[in-house]
Amino acid sequence: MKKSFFAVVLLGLAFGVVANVQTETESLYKEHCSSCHGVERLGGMGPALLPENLSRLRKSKALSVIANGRAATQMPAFEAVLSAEQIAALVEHVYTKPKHKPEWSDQDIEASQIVNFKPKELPAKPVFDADMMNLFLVVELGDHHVTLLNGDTFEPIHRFKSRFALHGGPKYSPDGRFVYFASRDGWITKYDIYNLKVVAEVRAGINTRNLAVSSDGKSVMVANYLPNNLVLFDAESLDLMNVYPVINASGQTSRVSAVYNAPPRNTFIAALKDVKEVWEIPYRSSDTTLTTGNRVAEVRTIEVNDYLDDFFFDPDYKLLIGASRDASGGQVVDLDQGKVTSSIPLPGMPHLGSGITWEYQDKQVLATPNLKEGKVSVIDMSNWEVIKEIQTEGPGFFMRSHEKSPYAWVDVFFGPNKEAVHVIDKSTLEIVKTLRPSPGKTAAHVEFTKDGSKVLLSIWDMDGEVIVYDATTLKEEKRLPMVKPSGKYNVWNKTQYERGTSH
Ligand code: DHE
Repeated sequence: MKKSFFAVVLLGLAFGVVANVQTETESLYKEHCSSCHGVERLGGMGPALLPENLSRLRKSKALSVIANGRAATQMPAFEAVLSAEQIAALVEHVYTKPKHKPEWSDQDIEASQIVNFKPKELPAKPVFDADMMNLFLVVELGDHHVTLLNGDTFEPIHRFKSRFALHGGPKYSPDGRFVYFASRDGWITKYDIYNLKVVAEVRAGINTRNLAVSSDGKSVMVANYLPNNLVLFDAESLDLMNVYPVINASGQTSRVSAVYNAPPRNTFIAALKDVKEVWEIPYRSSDTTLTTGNRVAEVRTIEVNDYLDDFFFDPDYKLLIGASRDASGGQVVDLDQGKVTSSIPLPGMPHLGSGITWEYQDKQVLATPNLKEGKVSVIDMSNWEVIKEIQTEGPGFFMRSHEKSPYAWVDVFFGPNKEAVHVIDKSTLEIVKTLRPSPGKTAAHVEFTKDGSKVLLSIWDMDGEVIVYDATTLKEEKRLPMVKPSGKYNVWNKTQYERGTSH
């Protein structure tokens, strides 16, 4: 009797200790991690921290990420703030299954839909006067707003509140009237530029990557990390059209790295993060009813040699050039042949998503910044040999040019020289100028005007600016105050799939 009484007390104490450690770790998580990764670990500015999302990250590596930060992300180092035991406890915490399985069903998607205006309810005539093809949208990350900018006068036309933490490029309808935004927490917003109004919104997932709009302007495909799926919407109403669970033949599910529209192919192409496959999905008309049966039947899968965290396409959309963040090289996937046909020697962490192409000495070249090393790799696309590695003052994130510009611009996003932006002569592959427009503040991401005559650069600061340069003389012309402006998106360059910009 006595023995069993003590056993119960000991067990109770042990549970108490475990519960205490758990509560301590939960408070640590709340204090240091939740503002970026979400209170429930479902993601926010940072990715979701759940066992299924961490399948490619060993626990030893997770320890080092928390201690030392993570290259190419906003993840800071916690070594000076947390003890080794606290870091280890946090690692265990994020690899523990959550109390409630995160789910976002078809019904959740449909219930989230907000329709402010029915299709065709708003007039098809702009309520302001400007060249509608030379407008810019500037995403202001600092206070979650978007500014619509006149691309001739550089006067702001309108500023409106966005969803929390927009990420990736907003995508325009082919005529440039509507734009679709995706937020990291899954909200898709359709905005009518002519009428300066939000038309409709829908929450596609819990943790979203990006979206793509079909060339016929009829559908929008959304790539998610959580749930592991692709979600298709009718572009007019944001009505749900289909959900494609991302799963391979062996039953392994995967996050989607990103999805893009491939105009000449009339398909959407997605690369996967946890399964070595590329998915190609043909456009689908909105009158096809949603089926709950085998939804992946219409997907063409292409096996690849490695995961694809980062990728882009050649101008004809015949080739996909991609790389895994941990690999020592990239791979070239021939989309017609449906297989990997070449490899590219690209050490470090090439940021192929920011890759651009141009003609150099009668050759087509691709140039990509590197998220780990201060260099831009220039590659001959006929034989995939590296022609030149241009040394920069630190790892870069975004690279840009324009068909009509002799220059390509690349930022120095990370490290002590983050205030610098390099201008590269596309015909000599030499840096011709390094700009330092706001000492001490990150200068990053440029976008050209429709005719390529001006360049807009962001100063990523709460007290930030968009700076306008003459694209030929490289002289500064104007500064527009903005709240941590990140990406800028020109209607013409985006809708025409201009080679020097992201798609
Ligand atoms: Fe991005 C685009 C992935 C971190 C700002 N980023 C993209 C795209 C992908 C991507 C796949 C292309 C989507 C599109 O346009 O359709 N980004 C990733 C990452 O995997 C990474 C490294 C880690 C993560 O947190 O997800 C990452 N990105 C960041 C940032 O930390 C940045 C600098 C600040 C932020 O907003 O979170 C950032 N990413 C951007 C921007 C674009 C982008 C501004 C659009 C660029 C463009 O001109 O099209």
